[in-house]
Amino acid sequence: MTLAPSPLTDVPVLDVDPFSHEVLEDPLPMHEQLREAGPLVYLSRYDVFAVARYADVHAALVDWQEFESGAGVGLSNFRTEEPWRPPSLLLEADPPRHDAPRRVLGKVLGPRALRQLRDGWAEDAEQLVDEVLAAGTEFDAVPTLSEAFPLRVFPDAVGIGKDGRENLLPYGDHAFNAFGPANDLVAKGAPRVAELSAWVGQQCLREALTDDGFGAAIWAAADRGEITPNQAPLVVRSLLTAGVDTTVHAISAILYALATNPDQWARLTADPSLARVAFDETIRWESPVQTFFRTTTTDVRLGDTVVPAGRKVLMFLAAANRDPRRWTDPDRFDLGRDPSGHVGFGMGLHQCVGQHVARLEAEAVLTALARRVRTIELAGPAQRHHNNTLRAWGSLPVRLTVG
Ligand code: OVM
Repeated sequence: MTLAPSPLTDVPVLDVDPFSHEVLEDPLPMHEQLREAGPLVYLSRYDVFAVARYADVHAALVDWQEFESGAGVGLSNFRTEEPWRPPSLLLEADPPRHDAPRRVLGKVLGPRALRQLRDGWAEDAEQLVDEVLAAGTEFDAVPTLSEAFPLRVFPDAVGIGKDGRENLLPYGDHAFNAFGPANDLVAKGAPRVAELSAWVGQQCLREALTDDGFGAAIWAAADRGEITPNQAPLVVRSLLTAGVDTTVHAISAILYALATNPDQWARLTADPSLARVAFDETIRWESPVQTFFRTTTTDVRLGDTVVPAGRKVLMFLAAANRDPRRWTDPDRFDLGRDPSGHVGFGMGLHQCVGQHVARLEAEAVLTALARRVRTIELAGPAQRHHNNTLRAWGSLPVRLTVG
C-alpha cells in the first residue's frame, strides 16, 4: 500500500474502482479492503476520500455542517460542474433551504397518510400474490413481484396519470447511475435523458396530478405557503426519482435473502409479524443504496488526517452496514438480530423521508407471501443489475411451494 502526503499524516491510497463492473458484481471484498485500510482512505482513481467503517460513515452523515450535500451527493461537484438536472431541493440541499421542503414531504408521507394506505396495499398485495400463484409457482421474481407491486401501488399513491409509467424505472436507474462517474452505465442512459426528464417534469405539474395523492398534498402545502409554488414540482420529482427503483430493489433483496436462507423464511412464516424486521435486516444486509458522497465545507480532521475543504468524501453505507466493529456476524442475514441503527437509509437530517412508505410496501408483499407460500428457493442463477449507486437484481428465478 502506498501513502499520500497529508498535513497531519499519511492516508492509505487505494486504486480500486467502486464503479467498475467487477466490483458492482460483488462489492463485498472491496468493502472489507476499505474498512481494513483505515478510518479514512484516498481513492486515487477519482481523487476523492472515502469512509467505510460504521463509526466514520455515521459521523459524516450526521455532521451536515462540515459535510455538505449542496455540492451534490454524487462524484460531480456542483460548485464547479453543471448538474445533469436542477438539483433536488431535499437530497442536494443543506439547511436552511433544505428544511421547508423536508418538513412538507415528511408530513405528506407521515403516519396519517400511511394509515390511509395500509389496508388497501395489503389487499393489493394479496391480489397480486393470488394472480402470480394462479399463473404458476416458478417465475422471475424481479418483474413478477419486485417491479409489479411498487408499480401497482406507488404511482397511484402519488397521483400521476396512467400513461408513460414505464418511464419511471429507467428514469430512476439513470438518476442513481448519475451519482457515479461518467462511465458506461451513465452513457447507456444518456440517449433517453431528455425525453425521460421531460416526461417526469410533466407529471409533477398540478394539473397532471389527481386531487387525492401525495402530489396534490405537496401542491396543497404550496397553497398554504409552506413551500413556494415553484418548489412544488421539484418536491414531487423527488418522489418519482427516489421512490420506485429503491423499493423494487429492496423487495428483490428481501426475496433473495429469504430464498437463500430457508431457516429465516421458516421463521417468517411461523411469525408473519417478523416482516418488519425482515425489511430492516435486508436494508442492512444488502443496502440497496450503496453509497453517497458529501463535500467538506472546511478542513475536516478524520482520524490522523485532515481532509481539505471542498473535497468529495465517498460514504460506503453498505460497508458500514457490515462492519464487524459494529455488528455481530455481519454477513449473516438474521431475523433474530436488531438491525436498527443501520445506515442503509442514511442518518441525520437527510435520512430517507420515504422509508415508512417503503416499509409499508415491503410488509404488504411479505405478509401476503408468508400467508400462502410454504417454501421459496432459487430456481436458477440470479443475475445482478449493475448501477453506480444501487445494489440490484436484474433476474431472480424462484420456485415456490404453496399450502
Ligand atoms: C431526490 C432524491 C432523493 C433521494 C435519492 C435520490 C436519485 C433522489 O430528491 O431527487 O436518488
